[in-house]
Amino acid sequence: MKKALAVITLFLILLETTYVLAQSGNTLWYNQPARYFEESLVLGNGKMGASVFGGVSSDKIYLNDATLWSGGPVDAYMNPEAYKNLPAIREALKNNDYKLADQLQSKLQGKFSESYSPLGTLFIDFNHTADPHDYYRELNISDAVSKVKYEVDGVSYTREYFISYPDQVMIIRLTSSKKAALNFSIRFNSLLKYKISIENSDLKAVGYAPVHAAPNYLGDIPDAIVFNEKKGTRFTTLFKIKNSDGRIVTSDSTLGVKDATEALVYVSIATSFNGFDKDPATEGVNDESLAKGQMEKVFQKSFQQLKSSHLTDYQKYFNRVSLDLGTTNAPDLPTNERLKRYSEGKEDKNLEVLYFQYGRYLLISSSRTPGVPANLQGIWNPYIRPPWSCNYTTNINLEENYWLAENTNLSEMHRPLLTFIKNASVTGAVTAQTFYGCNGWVLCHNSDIWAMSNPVGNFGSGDPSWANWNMGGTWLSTNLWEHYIFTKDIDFLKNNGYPLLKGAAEFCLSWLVEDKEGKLITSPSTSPENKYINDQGYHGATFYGGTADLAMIRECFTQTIEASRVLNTDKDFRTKLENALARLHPYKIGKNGNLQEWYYDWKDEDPLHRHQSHLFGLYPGHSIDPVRTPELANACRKTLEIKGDETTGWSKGWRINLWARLGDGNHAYKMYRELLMYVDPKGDKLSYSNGGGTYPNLFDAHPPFQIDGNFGGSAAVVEMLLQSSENEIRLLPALPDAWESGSVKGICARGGYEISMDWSQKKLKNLVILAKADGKTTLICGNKKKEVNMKKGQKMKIDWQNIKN
Ligand code: FUC
Repeated sequence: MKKALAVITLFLILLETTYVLAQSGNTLWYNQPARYFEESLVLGNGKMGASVFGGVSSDKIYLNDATLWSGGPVDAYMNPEAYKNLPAIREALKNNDYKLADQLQSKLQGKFSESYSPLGTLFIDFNHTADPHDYYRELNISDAVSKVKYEVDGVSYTREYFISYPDQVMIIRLTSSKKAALNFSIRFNSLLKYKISIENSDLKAVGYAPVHAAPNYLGDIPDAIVFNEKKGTRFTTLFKIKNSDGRIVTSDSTLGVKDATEALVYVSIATSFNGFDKDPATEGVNDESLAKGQMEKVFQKSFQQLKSSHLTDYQKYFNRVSLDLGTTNAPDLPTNERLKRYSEGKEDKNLEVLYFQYGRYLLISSSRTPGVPANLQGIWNPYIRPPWSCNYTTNINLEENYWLAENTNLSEMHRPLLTFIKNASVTGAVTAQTFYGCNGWVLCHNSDIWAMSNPVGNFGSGDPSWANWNMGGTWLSTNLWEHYIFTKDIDFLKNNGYPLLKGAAEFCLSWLVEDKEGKLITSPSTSPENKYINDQGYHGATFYGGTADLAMIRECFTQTIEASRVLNTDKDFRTKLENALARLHPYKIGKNGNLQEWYYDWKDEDPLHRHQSHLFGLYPGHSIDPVRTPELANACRKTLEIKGDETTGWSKGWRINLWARLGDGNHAYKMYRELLMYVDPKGDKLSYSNGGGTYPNLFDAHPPFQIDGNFGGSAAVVEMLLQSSENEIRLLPALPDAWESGSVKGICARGGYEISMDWSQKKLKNLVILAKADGKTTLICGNKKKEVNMKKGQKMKIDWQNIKN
């Protein structure tokens, strides 16, 4: 007996000092309900979104639908003669009158974008009288299911939640361990206009979004939110309960269950959104019959049927990629505690994996609706005037959302953005003509579900440093080529990608003007969202020949040329682009060794500014790299050093990728760790400050929550492990020391390849390459190279250790 006690004591001591269980790489868990949105666990099927708080006496679930926005189709002709102001701006710039140029930019502005609307909140009220014990809630991202478990009065209660893509509904399964102990009632409310009714044991909410919701940064202005009963997007939300036993009870506005042991709540949502160019009130989809149709189809199905088709669908995407960075002896803590511990500098490899995979989870959950890419908060938003309208900001945020789409093997999730680009090219052709007198199509600083493309600023009140930037379409056009080069889908390139790329290039061709040396520049230009101090000491935004503009144009032209070659089309146009490309004003290195942001070597108003658009050519572009353009790459490094590492969430996400492209894995890793710095959810969500990081539910904190940092961070993990161009794949190009051994499965490379590999002591060991198309590429790792020539569908195993230098 004594001996046994001694063994047990020894075991307990050991348990205290070494952690037997490593922390999970695919589960977020907590021992208390969420108090803040940034603690809730989010679910989504790429259209419907839910943020689950998991409360005990009352559960709160924010509901969203990706297609529920304020406003309606844009009148692209809102400022039809704006372009007539261009000559005066160019003249002011020629005369070095930068102040006047800044002022005149106000004439090249239009409306603000509309806002993403919150659909409403579902409450599930319980009649527990005693305090709960053993509370647990989790989100398992390998099956996209969230669970809640607790005990009250000796009865164990469980809830399970998921949102199915194949069945287009949310399912909540509730159980009690004791027979007939389950009692709950559901209700719904919304910040929008809505009516509640009970119809055939369905709780029904029908309503509509505002016709206008002004950006929250405009503050308390008159008519910030305007509802009009005859206008705006309609929505229907239906709740239905299936009970195993007990009985269904209803009131005027609630639906519940009494004395049951198990019950399923089905939630079906639909909106009248019918495309970016259709009035959602007069030409909309019949949301009510859509929501009813969805409900009827699923109500007959059992929980197991629904769950199994949900899992098959979700895991088809999620399981394509796995990452193993080795295990850390870390205590099995709730995710918020775990994040805090990691922020103190402790190791947790599986948290690094979890954050990476969580980005993939969020993209699968938020980006599956054609023409409706993931917005600033993915699809999860409770505010009627959300931060930055929760719209599409195209000077970084929208693009960063998709950096992980191709390289983490989620190409299908890229499609909503690609179809959005097509929509934007329609309004953008009008904007190109009316604001700039140019051909092709253009998209400026912001957009929304209506594919708005004009410069914002409410016809003159926007600061030109952001309102007048007009390279959003140019930047987005590069996604088209990226999609092709990762998938080698030639039909896509021919029918969708190339025509849009061409239109973007046409705009740039007609937008470029000659500088004094006969080089091609943009004028006016701005550099998101930084300001210069010029030789006269003037702090301004408007100038000419911005490095960022030219880097984006360089990328767009290079890709359009390449696409026209692949398709063997438009030879004359290609020649024009080649000539223009050769004449672009080149990159310049400033006196501090930095890459010059401005045409002249001026000072930055804020040298630590979060934006670094002039480094576009290093990442996400391809015109700068340490091998082919070492001086420029060094200048980018210097710029990053000057800026330092302290910045917002999305900006950290971008910088990690930039450091990875510089081949500096340790710096990239340092910043990855900083991206995962715990941020307290108590802060004021609607005021923005520096110091990005991660909230308890692993949402990226700008702060406030923006999803771009999550996506940029996940993309950067791959960028550390693999970088590629059309004909080269660099393996482990920026492997941090902290990841000296590991393996990855299923990440993607340009040229149409899927790569799995493992490494130890920072040396690549085995590699499996799968070709999605016929083609050749060169695999490079350190100073070893191997050329492979593969057929579509071919898989090749390579023992890299036996490859000769
Ligand atoms: C740009 C950024 C801000 C923020 C907003 C959504 O304006 O400069 O930091 O991310 O987009």
